[in-house]
Amino acid sequence: LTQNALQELSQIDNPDELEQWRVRILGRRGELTGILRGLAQLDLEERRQVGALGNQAKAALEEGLEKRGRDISEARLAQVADLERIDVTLPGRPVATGRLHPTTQVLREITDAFVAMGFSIVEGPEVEWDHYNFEMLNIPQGHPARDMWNTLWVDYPMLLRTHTSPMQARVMESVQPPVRVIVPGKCYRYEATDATHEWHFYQVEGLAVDEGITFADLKGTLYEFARRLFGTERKVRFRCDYFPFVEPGVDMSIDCFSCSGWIEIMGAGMVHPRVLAGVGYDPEKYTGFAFGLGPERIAMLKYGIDDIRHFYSNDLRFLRQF
Ligand code: FA5
Repeated sequence: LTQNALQELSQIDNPDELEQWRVRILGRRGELTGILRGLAQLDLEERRQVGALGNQAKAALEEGLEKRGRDISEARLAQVADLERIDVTLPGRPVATGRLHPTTQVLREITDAFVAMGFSIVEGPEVEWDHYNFEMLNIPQGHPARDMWNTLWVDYPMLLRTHTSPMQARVMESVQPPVRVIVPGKCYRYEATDATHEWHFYQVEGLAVDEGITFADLKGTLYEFARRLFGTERKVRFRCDYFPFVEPGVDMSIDCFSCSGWIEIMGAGMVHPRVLAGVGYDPEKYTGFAFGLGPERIAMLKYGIDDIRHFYSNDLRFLRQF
């Protein structure tokens, strides 16, 4: 029995079979246990001899079992170590990282420039009321200037804001002067697209209201902004423009290398007294300036991008360049 059992044991190479072997040979109903139980029927002398042999066999089998168990688990460990070995000399796989959209990068530069000049950042709703998008900006129903902003109506009087200017009134309604805020955000217009016009784009609105603010403050702030974003070399041009919520109104352009002309980047002006009065500010006491600039146009000028439609067409060959 011992010979056979040890022979079988040497063939076993997994813990399940090892357990079966233990139960079959050494278990409570196992073969050796059976023999040792049978001792009771033998006479004293035989019992002594067989008993001694049985104990020797039991010790040998138990030792064999323990050793086989150790061998099997060592072999397993060696196998796992081999399978999971890491070759630290292999070159790493490159990680595919995302990057910030060019509009986001430029928006951050723009907001940083104004924050450094003491402006705070606020945001507002993209779905807006006619009341804030037009009425509070001195553009009542039927005013011809409404045609300057081709509007996507959600359901009258609710619309997708055509500019960030509605936030002028929302901010002034909630705080008293002095006001110095910028408002980055998305705008929408029902327009045909071309190289410098998208139907959805960003704007950054700016508003400063206090006692004694003049047109010189407007120009100084915007020149400083242009200097921070474009350096001192690029040319800046102001021209008269008309927006019903400012008086006087201007637009500001930057000279464009890639298109050999000027690109208009913002509208601006002194806040119209009617807008100030509309939110309950005293126009005799307070004056202010406002502007609304286009980050995509600024990114075009900074990076020499020739068509605004690249921005949101999701072509990775374009996006990977930033
Ligand atoms: C406005 O939207 C006024 N709210 C700006 C303003 C604010 C004037 C405060 C006075 C005081 P305008 O439609 O010109 O104005 O747009 C302002 C800027 O937004 C433009 O100079 C341009 O940079 C950007 N912009 C306008 N339309 C588009 C468009 N379709 N695609 C991309 N950028 C545009």
